[in-house]
Amino acid sequence: MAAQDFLARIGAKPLIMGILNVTPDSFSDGGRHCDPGAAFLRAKKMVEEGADIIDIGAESTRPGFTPVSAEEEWARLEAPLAAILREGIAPVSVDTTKAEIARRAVALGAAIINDVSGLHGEPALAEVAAESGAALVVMHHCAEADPARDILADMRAFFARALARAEQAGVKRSQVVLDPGVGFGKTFEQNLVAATSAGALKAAFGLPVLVGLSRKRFIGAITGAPTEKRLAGTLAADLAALQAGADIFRVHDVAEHADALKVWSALVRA
Ligand code: HH2
Repeated sequence: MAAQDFLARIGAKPLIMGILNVTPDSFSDGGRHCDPGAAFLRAKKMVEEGADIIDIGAESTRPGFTPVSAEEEWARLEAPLAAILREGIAPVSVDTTKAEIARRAVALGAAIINDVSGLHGEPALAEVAAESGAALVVMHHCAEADPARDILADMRAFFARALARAEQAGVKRSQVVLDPGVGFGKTFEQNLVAATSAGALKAAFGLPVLVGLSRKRFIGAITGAPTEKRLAGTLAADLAALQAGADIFRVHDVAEHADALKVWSALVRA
């Protein structure tokens, strides 16, 4: 099964998750890949460039995003998802917080549910993971940023709650990947801590860690670069996250990450 193949590959080498937004309003590639043909070609290119997973999302989660109904989300998702799965080019992750969308996506063949609500949204989402055996990315977030918050302590409490919910629903621990949720209800300093929190999370939970740092605002806050000019900053951030222990990197720029991760790994091996 695709989920087990994917889970078994974690740790052998850093894995690249290529981002495919089929949304009209995502912060960096919104509107470009809504057509199923265009979405498929983009996914195929990312796989050729070295993506190990394609993460497809149909609801933007950027600050101030407009929520969409399950019907609207599925209408955007179904054709591109089906086209990618039909060709079997890579394991597919579906970026959704809705149990119904996750259920339909895994029924089509998606191997991973990427839940940015971190099992703090719809309780039925954990049941979908349990019943299907899909891998489950549990992402930390806060409702709003609070500079007084001890972000590592908050993440530990959040993930402990999420894992208890997962277990209760019948999700195996081996299905779960944790994500510190950089950019989700955190201050600039908290984002820096979260980006490099993989070691602390692994020490606390012993589970693989995914990070989504690509082109995010904290990078622009350091370099002054606008979204489309954040590649160099993103590579630096992802290498720091790798050094901290992260296993999976959710990125827009796959080819550049494939090279950077290979060179970093060769140097560390030597
Ligand atoms: N970040 C975004 C969306 N999904 N999923 C995980 N697991 N981790 C993340 O950090 C994460 C995520 C936001 O980035 P993007 O998809 O580029 O933008 P948008 O939310 O506008 O679709």
